[in-house]
Amino acid sequence: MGILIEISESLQRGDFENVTALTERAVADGVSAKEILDAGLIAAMDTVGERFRKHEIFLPDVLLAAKAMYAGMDVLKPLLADADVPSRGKVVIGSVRGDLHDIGKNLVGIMLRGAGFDVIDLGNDVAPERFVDAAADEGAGVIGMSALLTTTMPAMKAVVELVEERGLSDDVKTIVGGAPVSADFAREIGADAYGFDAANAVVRVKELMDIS
Ligand code: B1M
Repeated sequence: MGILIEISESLQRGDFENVTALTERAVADGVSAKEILDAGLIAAMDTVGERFRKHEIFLPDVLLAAKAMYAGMDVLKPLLADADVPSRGKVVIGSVRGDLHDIGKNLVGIMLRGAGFDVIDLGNDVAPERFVDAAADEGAGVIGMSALLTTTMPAMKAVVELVEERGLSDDVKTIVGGAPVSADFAREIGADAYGFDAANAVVRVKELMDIS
């Protein structure tokens, strides 16, 4: 669909004003939020990542693209989050220690809120102790971790181990996700679940909390 390509191209150029306008227009034209997200915004970020890897574009371009991604997400947020759902439990989320990527983590937060969970978002570069302290203090049933760098993935294991060390494994379940993370990796480090995207994270969190 033409408008999704236009959104993608504007995002890749970092033209956040155009991304806002085009996303609003796509919504008004009846394109679903999921389609705009998957085929417009996320697809564009994948291209940005690929071009960055090939040194065709540089860090400031990626930052501008991220700003444009947030502009699009801002338009879609009310459509992804359904305000009137009663609370289904608490989930602590964050990007793991050393990781400053937060777009995917924020999407997970939006979708979880939309599904009725209370989300405590610790932000990015979150130390293992902060994840576990927050879960214990808030009585959260799930810790959700995001990592976008292969170098920060080991921090997920540290959180899983800390949950165990503190004897919280029965009450606090862990879910991991992010581009370099896989189901195999989740199993390897002893995490309770793996979410391949934000919508799937909601499905997995519901399973962890025994909600159908
Ligand atoms: Co960076 N970066 N970055 N970056 N960046 C990647 C990840 C990279 C793959 C680019 C590349 O080289 N092709 C590469 C990592 C290589 C690797 O480790 N193998 C990379 C690098 C190298 C770096 C720096 C080291 C660059 C440098 O400084 N030289 C640096 C590191 C900073 C740090 O974290 N310490 C860096 C910095 C940045 C910016 C700050 C410029 C910016 C981030 C801005 C921000 O987040 N506010 C940035 C960006 C934007 C990217 C790319 C281009 C896009 C990431 C993104 O937001 N995607 C990325 C390339 C790529 O991934 N294609 C890249 C869109 C987002 C919706 O997807 O986060 O994957 P994602 O989330 C998905 C799923 O993964 C899943 O759901 C979402 C979809 O619904 N998901 C979960 C995510 N978390 C989940 C948690 C769950 C479940 C599902 O359960 C809890």
